Amino acid sequence: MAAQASDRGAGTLRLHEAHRFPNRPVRTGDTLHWDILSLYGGVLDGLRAAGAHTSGPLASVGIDSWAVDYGLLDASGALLGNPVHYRDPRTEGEAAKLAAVLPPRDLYAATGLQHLPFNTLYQLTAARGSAALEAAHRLLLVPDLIAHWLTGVAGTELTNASTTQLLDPLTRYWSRQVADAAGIDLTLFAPLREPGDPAGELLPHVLAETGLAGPVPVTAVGSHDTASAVVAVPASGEDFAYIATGTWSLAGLELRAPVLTEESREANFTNELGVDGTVRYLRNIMGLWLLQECLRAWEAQGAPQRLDRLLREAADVPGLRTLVDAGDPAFLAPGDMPRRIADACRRAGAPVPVTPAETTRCVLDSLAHAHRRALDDAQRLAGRTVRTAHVVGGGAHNTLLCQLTADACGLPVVAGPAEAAALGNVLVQARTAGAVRGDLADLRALLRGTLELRRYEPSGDRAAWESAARRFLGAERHIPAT
Ligand code: LFR
Repeated sequence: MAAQASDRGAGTLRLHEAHRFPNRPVRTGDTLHWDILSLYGGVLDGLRAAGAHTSGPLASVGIDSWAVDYGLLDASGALLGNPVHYRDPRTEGEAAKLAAVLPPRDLYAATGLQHLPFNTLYQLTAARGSAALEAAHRLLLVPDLIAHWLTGVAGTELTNASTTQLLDPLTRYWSRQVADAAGIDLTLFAPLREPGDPAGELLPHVLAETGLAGPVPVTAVGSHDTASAVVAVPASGEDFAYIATGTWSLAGLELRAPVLTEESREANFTNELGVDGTVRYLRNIMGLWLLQECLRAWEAQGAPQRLDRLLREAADVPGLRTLVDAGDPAFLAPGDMPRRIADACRRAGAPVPVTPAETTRCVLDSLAHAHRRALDDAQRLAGRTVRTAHVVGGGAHNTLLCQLTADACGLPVVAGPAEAAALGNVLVQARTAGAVRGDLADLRALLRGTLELRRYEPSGDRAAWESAARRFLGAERHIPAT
């Protein structure tokens, strides 16, 4: 997305969506890829549209995307194949292999990262010996790759680097111990840069192609979309939790220092790095991916559903009839999600949802329950008390999910902004450009003064959530067997 911010002295901010483009993964052979050139083309179209919308020259450009995935470049700078999608199964079994040389507790102590089968670390051990990795001179995470094509400058932005499972959250630098154990050459990575750092200028051919007048600076932002989304959590004070909802739900706390205890590892909490020296202490939950994949399956089966109607019908389905574990890696890959949800219910001896509305209700109840589990665990493990849960990202529009989350968590939920990643991205750029000033609290105050937020009060019986979870999920395991 291309966006524009303006600080009008009185402290207002306007976000204008100049362009939006689809992101369609492509499978060739047995590998699932990102269509990176199509994404880059979408970025160029976005720049062109942003230029057409602005009277003067663009003050800055910033790039964020999902985490962990990367492109490899050869010595001439040519891209060595399309980046592989983190949902590709190539990393299966990699964690177990690495555990034989680097025990999981040492890996956690060194990186503070939750176990996710697709972390860059495992993608790189899976790729060992491949022609592309052998020929690689440079590894650039997806937003850094786009920024490199725009500017010619290669860098590794810190918040996204922290999702590789190769970075030490205490030193905020690479972990040689982990890289050596995994046989990964750290010189593949370009120099680290912090959100807010200058990251070059648009190249002349980019200016020509987009019709922009130069110079246009590029600014490093929280290039991990979740890092940018957390910047735009419109909280005041420190006693808040956030749930960044979209394809994933990322539920947790903003901390000043990582929690690297064994208990934290067993609860599979991650210490990703945030903007301004913060730590994003959170757990990954499958998120609205579960519903997106159901919609895709129903359409493929010739029974397309309209989301707004489906959500209205789901609100009328009796709640908590059945739950699935929204952290289960069995839901990671694409493909027939309604069947996989039904199978999970059957395995748990729970009533199997039949209609799309029942399946949708099962998904939303399960997400709300997983949000509650994550926020309860995060508070216990970090020794913090939360009084408000902020739901940001696309799920902020989902009134049923927001209400169920308030009910399950027993906390007021403040929903919005839905475009949190874009806003957090723009605010960090705006600060570097001198258009806004201050720390995260100031940026959030600016947001609160600008956004329309919706508040959901908890209702219902909190104990009912606990008893449904005991009935259907038993003891959830947060770290899958490696
Ligand atoms: C959300 C996100 C998550 C990350 C997942 C995979 O878009 O960036 O934070 O765990 O995608 O990269």
